[in-house]
Amino acid sequence: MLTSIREKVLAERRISEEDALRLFESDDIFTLGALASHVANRKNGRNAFFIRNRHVNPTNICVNRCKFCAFSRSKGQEGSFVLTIDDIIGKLCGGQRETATLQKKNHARRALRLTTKGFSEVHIVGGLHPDWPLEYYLDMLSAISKRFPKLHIKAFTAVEIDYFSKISGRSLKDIFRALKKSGLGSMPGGGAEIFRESVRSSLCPEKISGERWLEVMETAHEVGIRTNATMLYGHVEDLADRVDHLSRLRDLQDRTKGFQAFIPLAYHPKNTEIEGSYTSGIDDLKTVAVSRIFLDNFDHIKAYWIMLGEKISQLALLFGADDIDGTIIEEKITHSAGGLSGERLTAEQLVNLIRKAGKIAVERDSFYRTIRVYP
Ligand code: V47
Ligand code: SF4
Repeated sequence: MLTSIREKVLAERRISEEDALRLFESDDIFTLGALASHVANRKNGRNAFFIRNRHVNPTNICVNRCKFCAFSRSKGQEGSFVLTIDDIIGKLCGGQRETATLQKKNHARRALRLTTKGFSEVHIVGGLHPDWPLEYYLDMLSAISKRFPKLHIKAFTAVEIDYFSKISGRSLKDIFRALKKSGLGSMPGGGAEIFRESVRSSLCPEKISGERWLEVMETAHEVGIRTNATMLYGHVEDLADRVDHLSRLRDLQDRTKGFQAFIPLAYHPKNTEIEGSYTSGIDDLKTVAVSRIFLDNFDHIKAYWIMLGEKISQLALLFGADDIDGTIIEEKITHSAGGLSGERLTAEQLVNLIRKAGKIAVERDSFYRTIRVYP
């Protein structure tokens, strides 16, 4: 049944939106997996990447309050939190209770350890705080890059960038230049959800439109900032909405080539306003596989183990994924919504997961340059 699509994929021809829909609707999971694996092998050989990283969320206070988000709170609401810049530096120093009151000498020693045995990337995303000015975010980046000059800062979704532009009255390009100057290295892919307005208006009516998300990313790429892209699936969308989402990403990537990785995010329904169940393992694997085949201009597909769980993300490496993210250390967004995985894995555990899938574990930096191969 999938013969014509198979022929296209093997001949390195682009599949259409109709083809992608057929793949999603097919029950032939093994053919799908084999095809996606073929594409992944063509792009990355047997390599599967991971990174030593750490997530930090500066605040969960958010003016948007998306209906699928169990992480956010309103200002003053029970459970809301804000981190000071010292708190963030303290987390990067290693101890959650540690603050920047540590002696300077101590910091220097820890900073050194961070660039050797610690993590190479910090991933920073948070809510849209009603009171923080753009300067707060710039100061945050400057303080981190001053303290840890070798640490890569991957920060702020397109939604946050749009908000910075609104609160400061500055253009996107201007914002990006200022963030880069303060130490921004690249951007994560969050906030994309599902682009189609009919879905977006019921999921997150306050959030920027899909078109605006794409515009922010296009501008980031224009000024030389590489980004990721995501898709939140398994809530109220249908398969055609997913294909439309993937298609808009593929179109933008044709123009800019600025996306590094695509990450399908499995919806977690607990404590949210959108009822539903966890995604199934089959749906997770299909979504990874169809993304790998359809997004022929993306180098990397990430199976985010925090949302997929260790076992499904390991299987996803045989269904087209070539990256399982990293050590993470602390994760709040998925865990607020009923995340079932742990919050951290060691590099050794990640290597083990990859090896047992028959892949070569490659520790990467934020631009997918090899740091170490685990043969
Ligand atoms: O933007 C929010 C999503 C995203 C839920 O770029 C939810 O490398 C599932 O974007 N169930 C944040 N998902 C996470 C993210 C990400 C994660 C890892 C790596 C990268 C990367 C990006 O999580 C949000 C939103 O789309 N999200 N609530 C939920 N209930
Ligand atoms: Fe705010 Fe992001 Fe949560 Fe939406 S998903 S409520 S923008 S933190």
